[in-house]
Amino acid sequence: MSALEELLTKIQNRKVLVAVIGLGYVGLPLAVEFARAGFRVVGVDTDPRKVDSINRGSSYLPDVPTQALAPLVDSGNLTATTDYDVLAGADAISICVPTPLSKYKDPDISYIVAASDGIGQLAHAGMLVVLESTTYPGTTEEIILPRIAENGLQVGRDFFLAFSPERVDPGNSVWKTRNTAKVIGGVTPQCLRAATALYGQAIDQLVPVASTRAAEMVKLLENTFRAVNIALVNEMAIMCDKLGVDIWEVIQAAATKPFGFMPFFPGPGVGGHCIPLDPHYLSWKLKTLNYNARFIQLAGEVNSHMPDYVVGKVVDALNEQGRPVKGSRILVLGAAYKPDVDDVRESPALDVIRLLQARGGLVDYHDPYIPSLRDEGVPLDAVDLEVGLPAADCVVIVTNHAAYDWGWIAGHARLVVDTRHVLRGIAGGARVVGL
Ligand code: SAJ
Repeated sequence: MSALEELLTKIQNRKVLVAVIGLGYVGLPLAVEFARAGFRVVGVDTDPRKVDSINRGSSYLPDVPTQALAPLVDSGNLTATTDYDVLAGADAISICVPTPLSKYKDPDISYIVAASDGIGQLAHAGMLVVLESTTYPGTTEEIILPRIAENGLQVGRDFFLAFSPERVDPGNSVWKTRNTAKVIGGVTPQCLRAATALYGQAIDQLVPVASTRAAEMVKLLENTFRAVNIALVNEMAIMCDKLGVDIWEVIQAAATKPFGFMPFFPGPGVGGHCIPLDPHYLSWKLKTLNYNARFIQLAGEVNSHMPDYVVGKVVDALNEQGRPVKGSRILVLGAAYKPDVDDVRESPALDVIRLLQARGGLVDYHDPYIPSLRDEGVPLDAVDLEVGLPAADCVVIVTNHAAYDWGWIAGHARLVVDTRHVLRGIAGGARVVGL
């Protein structure tokens, strides 16, 4: 029996030990789905707090309720460890580690390299490895493949290697790991067969593609599409402002077109761990091939200009009232990168705060999910809204959390720069300035 046939049989009989490396917002939900599908799953993470929490059956992610996790841990289907040596006994490994950017906006694949080195030392015949982390086309075959093949194992015969981009949208209550279509590309047809056999047991819909590079590119197209279209609508907002046209009315009217249009909305900038970063993985790779990805570069410029644009609106709004920014009390509402999450990674709110402080503004912030910004290098703790808002000379709405009572805000603020168009049509005494 070939190594592939053996693996396929073990998958069919649920005799496969699945390892998931990286137990964050991607890896933990994936580990849970494999465990729910009847596999024994071991999660591997460098953070002992995550490992301990899982082994206590307690979830640290809003997207994975403890009542969903605990039974899988109690039954022994799901365990966690910081010890990479468990990979020696794994038949399948999914790599779900971070892929940040360096401070020079170059890809930082150090986590992928570390995981690949760990796997390379423990690889054995019959093993399936699937990379899920967002990365530039070529990573799977240039970084992971040689580290496993150096053991004398042949890809597609002795071990199987694929790429399957994560499509987790934190906080999305409709689209979860199980019911979101999953793209998969293998190094060889046998690799694709092994990967789809395993993932098909835990994910409702698979989308096989011709290669790992195609699968790596699918993810980058998805997120570059968003970054470029958000930049387009941000620039449209700036142009409408100069023309004296209401961008929000224009978008709303354009969105009535039943085909060929998809609305995006202007804002104070683009945050998160995906949209501001992923496209730069692609532009970096193309630079090594002497091609300049102009849309990605321009989108990055336009989106990263938005915090300055918002601060310009604050300066003008205070100026209208004969107030300099310097010495004015300014309250930033919302620090998270998008509504109803507690994540401040790359959040434009941090830029808005820093830019206002640099102009001498006395800046406070409020966010129901984020008690302090000190870990982000901003020496501020969230203020009490009932105290901070009425005392502010200007309020800047940066993140439109659903928890906010916009009627109360409009009724108790004097001046508001509303970057999210949430106060339109809401009665209140505040003077409201939009983007
Ligand atoms: N943003 C705008 N205008 C828009 C849309 C977003 O300014 O019209 C801003 C948001 O405020 C945020 C940033 O862009 O700061 C990113 O927003 P996002 O809605 O793209 O949210 P993310 O970063 O959580 O993106 C994730 C991505 N999911 C994955 O990578 C698996 C993305 O592909 C999803 O499309 C997105 O969720 C989603 O649709 O919610």
